[in-house]
Amino acid sequence: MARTASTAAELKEGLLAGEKRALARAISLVENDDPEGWALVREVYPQTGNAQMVGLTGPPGVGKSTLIAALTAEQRKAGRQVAVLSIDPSSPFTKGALLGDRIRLTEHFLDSGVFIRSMATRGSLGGLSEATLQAALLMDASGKDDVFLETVGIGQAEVNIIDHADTVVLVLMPGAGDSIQALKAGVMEIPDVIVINKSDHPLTDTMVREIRGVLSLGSQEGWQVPVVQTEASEGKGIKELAEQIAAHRAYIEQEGTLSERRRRNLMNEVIALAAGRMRRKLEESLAEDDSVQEMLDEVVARRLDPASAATRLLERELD
Ligand SMILES: Nc1nc2c(ncn2[C@@H]2O[C@H](COP(=O)(O)OP(=O)(O)OP(=O)(O)O)[C@@H](O)[C@H]2O)c(=O)[nH]1
Ligand SMILES: [Mg+2]
Repeated sequence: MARTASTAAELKEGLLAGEKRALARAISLVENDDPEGWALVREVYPQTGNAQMVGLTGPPGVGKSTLIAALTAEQRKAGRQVAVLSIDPSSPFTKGALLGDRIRLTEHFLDSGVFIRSMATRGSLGGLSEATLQAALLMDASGKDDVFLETVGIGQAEVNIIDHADTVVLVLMPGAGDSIQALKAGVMEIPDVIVINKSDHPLTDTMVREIRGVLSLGSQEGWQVPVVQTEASEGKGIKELAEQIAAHRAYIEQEGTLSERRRRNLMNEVIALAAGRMRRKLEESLAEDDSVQEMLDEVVARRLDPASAATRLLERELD
C-alpha cells in the first residue's frame, strides 16, 4: 500500500514538473480506465486551465497533422511547450490500425518540449472519449502552453472537439465542395478559423471565394472568421495561421467569451461523463437483471412501447 501511495505521489510530482514520462504514464492510466488515473486527474485539476486548447478538425487527408507539425515548430521557436493529442477515427473495423500512421510529427519526437500522443476513440461515435478529455487535462496540468487536438471531422463529428477547444480550426482543401455544403446547411458548425490547406492547388481561389460567401451569410458582429491559406508541407502560411489563432484567443479573452465558453465546455463534459456512466449502468442492468430482460420481451411482443420501457428503466436506476 505504502509503495503505491508513494508511486502515486511521485507520478503527480513528475507530472506537475512537466516530465514527459510521467505524462505518458498518467495518460495510459486514464486510457486504461485505471482508478489511479482518475484520482490523479482529480488531484491535479486545480492546476489546469492554463493551456491554450486548439482543436483542428476537418476531412481525412486535408493536412491536419502536417499543419500541427508546422504550428508546433512555430510555437517552439517562441519557446512554448506543446502537446499534441490526435484522436483516431472511431471505426470498429480499424481499431487502432491507423495509429501512428496519422501522426506526421516525427521531427518533434526527440524534443523534450513537445509531447505527442495518439488515442483511439473506443467506439464512442464521433470523437473524444472520456479518456481523451482526461488526457487533455493531464497535458494542461503538466505545464504545456499549447495543446493541439486533432480529430477527423465529417459533419457531426467535430461537435465533440468544440467541447474542449478554446479555438476551433476547420481545415479544408481546395475542391472540397461537400464541406462548403455542410457549412451552408449548418451541418457543420462554423469554426473560429478556417484554413484552406494545399493552397498550391489551382482551385484555391474559388474555394476561398465560396467560403467567404458562406461566411458573409453569418453575423457581421463579433469575431469574424478568418480564412487562411496554407501549404503546410512547405511551411507556407503557418505564421499567419498562428497569428490568427492568437488573435482569436485574445478576442475571446477580452470579450469574456473564453470563460463563458469554458463554462459551457465543462458543463458538457460533466454531462457527457454522467451520461456515459448512466449508459453503462443501464447496459449492465440489461445484461444482468432478469426483470429487465422480461420487460424487453414485453417490448418485443408489442405489449409495452419502447418509451414506457425507458421510463421504467430510468425510474429504477434513479431510485
Ligand atoms: N500538396 C500538398 N500536400 C500536402 C500539404 N499538406 C499536407 N500535404 C500532404 O497531404 C497528405 C495528408 O496529410 P496529413 O497531414 O496526414 O493529413 P491529415 O488531415 O492529418 O490526415 P488524417 O489524419 O488521415 O485525417 C500527406 O501526404 C501530406 O504530405 C500541402 O500544403 N500541399
Ligand atoms: Mg492526421
